[in-house]
Amino acid sequence: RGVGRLLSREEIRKALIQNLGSWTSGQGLADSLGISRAAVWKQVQSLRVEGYEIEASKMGYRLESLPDLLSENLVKSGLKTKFIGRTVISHQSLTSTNAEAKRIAPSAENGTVVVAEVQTIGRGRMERHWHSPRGGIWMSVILKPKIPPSLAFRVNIAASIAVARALEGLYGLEVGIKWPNDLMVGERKVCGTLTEIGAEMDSLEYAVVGIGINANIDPDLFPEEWKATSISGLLGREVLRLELVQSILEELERACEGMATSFDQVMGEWSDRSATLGRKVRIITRDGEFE
Ligand code: BT5
Repeated sequence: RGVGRLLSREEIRKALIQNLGSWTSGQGLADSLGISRAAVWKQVQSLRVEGYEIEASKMGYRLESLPDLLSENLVKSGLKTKFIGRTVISHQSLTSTNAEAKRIAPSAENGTVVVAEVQTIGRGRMERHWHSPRGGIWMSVILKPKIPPSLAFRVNIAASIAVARALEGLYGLEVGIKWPNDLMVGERKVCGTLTEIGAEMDSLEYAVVGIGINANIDPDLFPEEWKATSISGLLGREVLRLELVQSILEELERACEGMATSFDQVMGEWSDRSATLGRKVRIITRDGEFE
């Protein structure tokens, strides 16, 4: 019975999304699903709890607008990719999408996406903490390109380029890349990427590319010394995260195209966007600092 309930909720969700902005008859839903009108009502209630704004009247049910949820259905609907995002795994909360993606990576399909509304133990590089409150985009993509482990850095470069293109295309933001993995608008960081790999001696088993974007987050939440900001802080309005996620996945697939062969075009774009090439920098590593 539990499974039946979930199935009918998915059917109702699909129908309401298909008829976005217009009415769907409650009786019609009940008839086509072979359940009572009261059961339809119950499922509508649980969709509301998920965040869907659904009107009810004598004419039936009406979804006003797509909610900005990174759910499996919404991320997949209208996504123009061949393999990235064919499987989307969406959680309300995870310790870290990278940790979860790595856990499932060995048996996961190439292009699987893991997203969470919140991360409780988001990870930066070198065991640093990544602050991941509600309103951001915290996701990881499992990729299985046929490349040697020595070329795995290309995955991270492809991800940076994908996010930069998406932010420019959708919002006209000028995005610079600060080596190795910070995406900057002006002097402030809006996104960080973290790529982790599983490999044999000479072949890459998988790469998990983690992308963290401060989308709709009050920039005052970040300590000043992080030099961080958010998309909503820069634009003065909230953005539709769903649209941004889809655009990133589409750009990522494009940027991955030549991964195993000629990666020159993406590399070229990366150096054009580099905020550090040609500048004096101080590099701080585990083994010391140098300029
Ligand atoms: C990064 O680390 O920039 C990589 C961040 C990757 C996060 C994604 S989210 C999805 C996936 N799942 C994960 O668990 N991780 C990935 P790093 O360059 O080490 O920067 C970390 C430092 O940035 C911290 O030590 C803070 O100083 C600062 N910081 C923490 N949270 C931040 C945020 N939300 N925005 C900007 N800066 C932040």
